[in-house]
Amino acid sequence: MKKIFALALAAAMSLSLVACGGGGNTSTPSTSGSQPAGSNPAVSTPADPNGDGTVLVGFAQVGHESDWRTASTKSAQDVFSAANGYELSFVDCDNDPAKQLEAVRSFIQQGMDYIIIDPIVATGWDTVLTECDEAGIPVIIIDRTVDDSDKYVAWVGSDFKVEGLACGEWLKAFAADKGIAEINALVIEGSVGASATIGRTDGFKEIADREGWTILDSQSGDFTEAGGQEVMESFCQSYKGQFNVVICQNDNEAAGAMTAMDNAGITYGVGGDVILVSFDANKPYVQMVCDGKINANFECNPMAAPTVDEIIKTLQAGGTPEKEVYVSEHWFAAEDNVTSITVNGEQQEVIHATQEVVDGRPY
Ligand code: GYE
Repeated sequence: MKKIFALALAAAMSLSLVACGGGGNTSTPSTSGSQPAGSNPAVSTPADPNGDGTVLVGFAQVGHESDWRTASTKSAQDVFSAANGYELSFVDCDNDPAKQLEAVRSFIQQGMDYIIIDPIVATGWDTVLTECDEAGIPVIIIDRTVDDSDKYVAWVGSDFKVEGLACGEWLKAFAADKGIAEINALVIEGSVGASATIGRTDGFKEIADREGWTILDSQSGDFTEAGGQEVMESFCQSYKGQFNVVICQNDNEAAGAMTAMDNAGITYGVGGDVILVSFDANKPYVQMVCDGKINANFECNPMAAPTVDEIIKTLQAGGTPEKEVYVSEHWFAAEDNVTSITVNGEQQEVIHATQEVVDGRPY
């Protein structure tokens, strides 16, 4: 059974009438199973309660490509600390799938108690996960998914397709409210082969196809600011005057796209020529939503580590954790004209990004 794990934010909890650029909104925030604002929830009991040695955890992290990634790494380092009974071996795999396989194999050789993987790409995993299994080391996958093997004990992360669908449903409602009849979109995708890219691309495309929108082009910016800028520069040359929507699959790409559009004299955001949308909703970028530079931002929650800690404690106690745990996420918009959307038949709130909402964001 899928379990919604609420790591909700006080930002989403606070009712606010204070807008950044004037105007107000009284959108009702999500209230599902929230925890207090702040970084990681306190880790209550040590992972190694009997004191017979620390728990060795190897974490094969994707890389350091984005603000989201920095928050994910910090969350893991905070939770898997010596004070919490852990010894963490952290490997930054620099967005290189071969390096990531190598890191996992070195964790096996080092005799880790648990291996955590954030898979750079979704496929190519069965052999190495079988090796972990044969070595008796439980693997916990976080964030992105492994799509060609089930040899892991648990996965904690986001539903990326839902994020893409939410983006499409918001755009539909926003355009209808503004009387925008035609959508001509450019998409800056994330890294090729990453489940985050695949889900966000498929989700948005599903709505675009249903609504008869035009996706003029869709190219990878590799989840980086430099990549986003480069792709947007070429889009500006090829499609100048033809597009009215730019979808960036993460915040850093959005930063790069903004630079490229500034240089090309194209305006974006509230009152601009182009509707600019982003994913991740890191605090500085929710601020940009509040400031009207980004029209909407779809959160991806990087705080998987506290849930992984709980999973490890369950395993240590001989229990069986849930196989899939979804973190909760929120949708933020610069204006208050769309207050909710329906995604997969479920009504979801769109939070007006007021300054108070921004100030309550933990990452
Ligand atoms: O959106 C992006 C990061 O895997 C969900 O990876 C993650 C993505 C995130 O680099 O900023």
